[in-house]
Amino acid sequence: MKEKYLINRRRAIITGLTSLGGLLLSGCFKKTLPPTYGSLLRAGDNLTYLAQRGLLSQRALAVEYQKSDICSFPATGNTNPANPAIKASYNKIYQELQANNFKDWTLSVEGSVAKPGKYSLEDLKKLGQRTQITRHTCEEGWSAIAEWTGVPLSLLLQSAGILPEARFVSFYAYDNYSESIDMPDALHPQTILAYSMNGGDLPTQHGAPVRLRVETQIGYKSVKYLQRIVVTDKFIDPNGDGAAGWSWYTGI
Ligand SMILES: Nc1nc2c(c(=O)[nH]1)N[C@H]1C(S)=C(S)[C@@H](COP(=O)(O)O)O[C@H]1N2
Ligand SMILES: [Mo]
Repeated sequence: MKEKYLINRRRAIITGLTSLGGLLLSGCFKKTLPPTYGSLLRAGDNLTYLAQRGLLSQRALAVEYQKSDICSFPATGNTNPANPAIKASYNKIYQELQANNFKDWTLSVEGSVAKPGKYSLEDLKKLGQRTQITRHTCEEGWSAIAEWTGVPLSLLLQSAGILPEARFVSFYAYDNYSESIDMPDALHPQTILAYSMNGGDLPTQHGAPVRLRVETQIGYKSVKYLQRIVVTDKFIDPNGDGAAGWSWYTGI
């Protein structure tokens, strides 16, 4: 019984690998390949991408925790784009929005959507919400658990009328930070635009008023201080070709 299970399992894995090879050879995976493979340094990226997208369920959920697991959460990277003393992240428009408690804040949705437009915090809240307690893992080697509430990105994209050719989504922040993700991650049920952390408003240092949470990726994909999202039919790495030295795809 056990042996039969093992053999079936092995066969399943081998079949999986073979069909992945087939996809690679026939080139039908091409459309979803992030075209960073010109750079040798990024070859590993593509292997991870193909392995995860080819072998794993794209709907698999990241682990969710209990309230008792919530722990202290460091703020890293830029922590207040309204502070003129921090020149690299300072943004005058953000400073004005913050001074007015983000009442005039809107998120611009652009690109491959039928109805591009601007969404206020109220507009986003009307679309629906999801709360999740998840672990954030930073590339610098720390992780922490918090509760996040926000609107699933899939609902926003649906509301904006996502076009069939849409394949990637880029996120631009007020501190000049930017990132992009592919459509399976964008439509993942735990990918949310969070306006609340641990039951309160999203604190400044964690990305007020709205940040992205991509629970299937390393922490740097979870863009804080959202300003604009752009749906694209082509691959775009808004950071340039790995300028930050981080892989484009870091599925966890
Ligand atoms: N706009 C913006 N988003 C960002 C960053 C940043 O500097 N600016 N840092 C990233 C990194 S590397 C991490 S680990 C997390 C940190 O989020 P936290 O400050 O809430 O811990 O945000 C990510 N998103
Ligand atoms: Mo990070």
